[in-house]
Amino acid sequence: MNRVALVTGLSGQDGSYLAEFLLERDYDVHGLVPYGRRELCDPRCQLHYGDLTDASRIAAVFNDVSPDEVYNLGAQSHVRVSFDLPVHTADVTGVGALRVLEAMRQHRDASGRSPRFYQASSSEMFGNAVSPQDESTPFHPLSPYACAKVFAYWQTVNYRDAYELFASNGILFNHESPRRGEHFVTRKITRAAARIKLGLQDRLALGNLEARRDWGFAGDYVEAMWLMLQHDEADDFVIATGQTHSVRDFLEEVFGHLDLDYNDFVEIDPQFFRPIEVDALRGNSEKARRILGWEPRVSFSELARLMTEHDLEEARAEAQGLTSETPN
Ligand code: G4F
Repeated sequence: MNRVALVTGLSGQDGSYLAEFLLERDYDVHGLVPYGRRELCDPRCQLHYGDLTDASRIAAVFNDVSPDEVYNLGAQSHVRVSFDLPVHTADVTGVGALRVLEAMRQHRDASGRSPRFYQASSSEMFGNAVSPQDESTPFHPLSPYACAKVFAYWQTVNYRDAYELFASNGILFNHESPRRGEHFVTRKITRAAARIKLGLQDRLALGNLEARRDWGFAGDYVEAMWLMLQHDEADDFVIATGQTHSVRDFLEEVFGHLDLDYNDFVEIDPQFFRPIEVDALRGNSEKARRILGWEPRVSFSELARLMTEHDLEEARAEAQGLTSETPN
């Protein structure tokens, strides 16, 4: 019989890559998806409308699906937006994870087993801790989003310790792809650069160009999620490339690939700064390499190139009138 996975946040970047990864391994994939959000959902998945604020709906979906593995990827995941929507972010991103854990605790299959649980924890939890950050680095969250993620992280550990559930945290550093939302900085840059190249846009407004992030490819990172749930024991793992680059480096890489100078197009707009910033993230995923055998495959330059090439295709379609995009 096929294994059954339930993925919250199936319609997001990570959910879509994870769904493909699981479908290739003959899983039946179910998604908990807010009503109307099916853009990135693979048609082979079975969708269940609902969201992380609704405990009774989550319990009902558990009963319908009886999953073997649960991946909690759903969240209000934009850090700057979390300063505008702190309570909503705490409810969805923090308490939402607890609602899923509680459904897990109460759900048993015919042989009395609970599903295995993956929590999408975040490198934002480290704040400005000295890098490289690993599993032993203390958390110091610097946004409502990061505070909510720390809450969800510790609930996951607590459910593992208190109820002996198989519940693991993947502490993922930034991971990007052509499916990344347009309001995250990498995709905002690749879309704008491609549109500028084709004369569809002439300016790009950004915030802090000196922030440094450890950027990997989302397609590589979903494999790590799965590996965590195949391991003998539940545990917590940092997933990162070990390399750090500034937003400015990413601009240089992308505009350079298009034979453009970003200085001619980029302007700084205070609205994109945050009340407090995480200055530099760089992860050490040696534990995941050693225990799970996980390695990132796509380099920073390859990532920038593949996202730029994808957005160039989209901009060409737009220029030919096949789509109508508005710049963000
Ligand atoms: O792309 P970002 O919005 O990602 P951020 O804040 O690092 O968070 C992402 O990664 C986390 C993992 O560490 C996830 F947990 C989280 O859900 C999300 O996926 O911003 C990256 C950097 C920041 O320092 C930001 O200040 O880019 C800087 N930046 C500069 N100008 C900008 C902009 N960010 C955005 N979104 N838009 C700008 O115009």
